[in-house]
Amino acid sequence: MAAVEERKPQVVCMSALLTMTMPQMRTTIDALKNAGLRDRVKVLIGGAPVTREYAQEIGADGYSDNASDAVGLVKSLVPAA
Ligand code: B12
Repeated sequence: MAAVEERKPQVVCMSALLTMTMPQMRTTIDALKNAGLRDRVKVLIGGAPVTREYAQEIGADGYSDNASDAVGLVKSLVPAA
């Protein structure tokens, strides 16, 4: 939350390699909401165990299973500079 406040990013990306660490993505999105920061950033998630359905379930803005599609996704979500 401190980094979002300080650096004011347009996008926050999270990656999980294990099902065990996936729940932290939900925790982070909830923390953004509680800090009043959720509307300031787009949240993208990915990683081997992560699915599009999980992204929808936890309220992420986007999901991709590869890096190049992720770039296109960011371009579609963030206004051009
Ligand atoms: C390499 C590897 C390891 C290495 C990791 C080395 C390292 N320092 O990173 C080592 C040998 C240490 C390891 C250990 C373990 N591993 Co391992 N490992 C893998 C393996 C073979 C490849 C992972 C990888 O690096 N892929 C390459 C990267 C680039 O791919 P990626 O993360 O999926 O990312 C791509 C996409 O998912 C997407 N993406 C990723 N993140 C994001 C984020 C955003 C925002 C977006 C848009 C897209 C996106 O884009 C990327 C590029 O295309 C996978 C199997 C697999 N094929 O996935 C198992 C795997 C992840 N491991 C697994 C397991 C169980 C473990 C261990 C728990 C084993 C153990 N009992 O000790 C430990 C845990 C270690 C730990 N603390 O995390 C399981 C996880 C199962 C699960 N569902 O949780 C897997 C899936 C293997 C399996 N089928 O059982 N592992």
